[in-house]
Amino acid sequence: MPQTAIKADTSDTPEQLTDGFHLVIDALKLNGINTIYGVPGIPITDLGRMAQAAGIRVLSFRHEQNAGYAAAIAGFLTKKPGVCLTVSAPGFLNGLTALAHATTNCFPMILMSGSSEREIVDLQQGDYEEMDQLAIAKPLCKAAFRVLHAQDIGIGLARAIRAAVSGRPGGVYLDLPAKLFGQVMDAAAGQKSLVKVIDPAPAQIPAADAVKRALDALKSAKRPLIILGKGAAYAQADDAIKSFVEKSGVPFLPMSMAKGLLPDTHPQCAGAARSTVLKDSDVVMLIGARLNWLLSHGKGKAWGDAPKKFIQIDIEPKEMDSNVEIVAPVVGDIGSCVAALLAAMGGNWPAPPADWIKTVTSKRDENVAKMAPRLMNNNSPMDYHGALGVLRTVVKERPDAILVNEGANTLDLARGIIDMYQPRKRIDVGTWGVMGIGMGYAIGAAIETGKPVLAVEGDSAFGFSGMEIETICRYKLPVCVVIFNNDGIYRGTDVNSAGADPATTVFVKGSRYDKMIEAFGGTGVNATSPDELKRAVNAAIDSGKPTLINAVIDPGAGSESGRIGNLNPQSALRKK
Ligand SMILES: Cc1ncc(C[n+]2csc(CCOP(=O)(O)OP(=O)(O)O)c2C)c(N)n1
Ligand SMILES: [Mg+2]
Repeated sequence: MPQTAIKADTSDTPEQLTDGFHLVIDALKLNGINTIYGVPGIPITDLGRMAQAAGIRVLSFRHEQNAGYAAAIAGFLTKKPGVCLTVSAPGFLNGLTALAHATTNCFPMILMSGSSEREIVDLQQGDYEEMDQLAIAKPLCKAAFRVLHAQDIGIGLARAIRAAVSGRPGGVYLDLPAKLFGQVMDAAAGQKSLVKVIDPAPAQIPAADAVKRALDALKSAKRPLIILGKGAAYAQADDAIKSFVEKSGVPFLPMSMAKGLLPDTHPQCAGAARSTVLKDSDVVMLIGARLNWLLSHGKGKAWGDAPKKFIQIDIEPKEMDSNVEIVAPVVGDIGSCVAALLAAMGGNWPAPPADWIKTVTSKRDENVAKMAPRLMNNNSPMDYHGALGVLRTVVKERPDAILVNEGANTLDLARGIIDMYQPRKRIDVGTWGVMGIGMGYAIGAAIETGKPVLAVEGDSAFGFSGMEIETICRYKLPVCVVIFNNDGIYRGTDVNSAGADPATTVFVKGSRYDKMIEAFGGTGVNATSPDELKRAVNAAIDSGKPTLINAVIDPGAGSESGRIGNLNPQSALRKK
């Protein structure tokens, strides 16, 4: 139903009118966008109210950054742009980090922000929350648009949706000046001005010769490897990807958010033999994974001395040769590319050389066996392995739960230890290794999927979005937050030898984060052993009630920067 209003009647025939508020809402609904994540205030408070009244789910957060992260992950999980709604200048800036994050991670998202009066902003006359938001957003997102007239709202939103989801997805900024909302126009004309976007992310079919070149390269390999990235998870081409990997017989390595596309326990999974496969493989096929820092740029020590050939499947042609030569670029959307590869493989694809499979499998089994006893300890205070050992079992028993994960040691160790069994169930810090996605992701995932969410959070990581536990309680979301509380960043044991202030990486010792959620009516638990932790997490997920578990971790257990300490610059002058 279009949202219309009847103007106070001065003539005999009342004119049906609509306005900017209603057109924005109608345009969203017309395009199947039924959820908005945001923070209210001038000039968008009424927009949120009216959207809620019109049946859109409007989730009000405590900080725009978290609303933005919720929208970003909604985009990843659904392939529809997640929408974040913010107020002018400061609210917009708070949301902007998430928009840049969405762009970097290739998640479709639209940041819709109210803004102040153009005439005053452009003359820099000091308007309320004055800022040239469009100019500031532009370099940080995939596209940025401003709508000045009510009759352009339909086109403006259509452009934003297309820009967000077509090609390589990303973040889009849509600037909505305050004056726009109150602009009135004829309701029928308004309705006609709306655009339902047809085929917003058209299939991009790869060229047949590119597909053949890729398969020839893969077939020629003595030690082939497939790397699955989060682009492959985003594509929702799960069956095709599984069939392709299985038909090829090639060992696969899932990047963090691609875990579960095929189960981590799959016989071809090389996750536990990562360093071996990177070093010793001779042909590497990347599917929706980029050769950025997370893969050591495809060169250097991690990749060993053996010559490598890279095959890359990606929707973005500019991705090819970004770090090293790509001998077989396949450009297209992942679903179409994998379908084409499968079709062109034929019925008798040769299995990879048996000695390579044996090398990978025995390395993997050896590493898994080495880890196993460490995961079974019941130490108190806990170490990471004891705590993660029980969470690994919880996820195994509840494979459809969504795992949110951030921190340093808490992230790196959980990624390695917790096996995933289904696609798009692990969501984490992504390309930037950013702290702060935790509660936004948890809320977005709970809303979009209706599944239980388990958020495994470093105590520092949690602090970036911790206030949103009120939001989780307010909306009664099935979220269980487990805080790995080691009293600080990386470790809780640093000492400042030069003065009375605490060291820069430590927090209040023995903090009880579980008490925080009790302030909002949620369940708080202090867990000091793996047994207690397991009981508490199972009870939380069974209850479906907001729960925060303070998992007491040995403050000395972590290491500097987790697994990426090598990225820290070193001072030659520093006194030891
Ligand atoms: C936005 C942002 N700010 C700062 C950092 C730097 N940083 C990386 S990990 C981390 C916190 C690590 O501590 P914690 O979450 O407690 O995990 P732990 O290693 O202690 O398990 C910080 C602050 C970052 N990655 N992102
Ligand atoms: Mg910590």
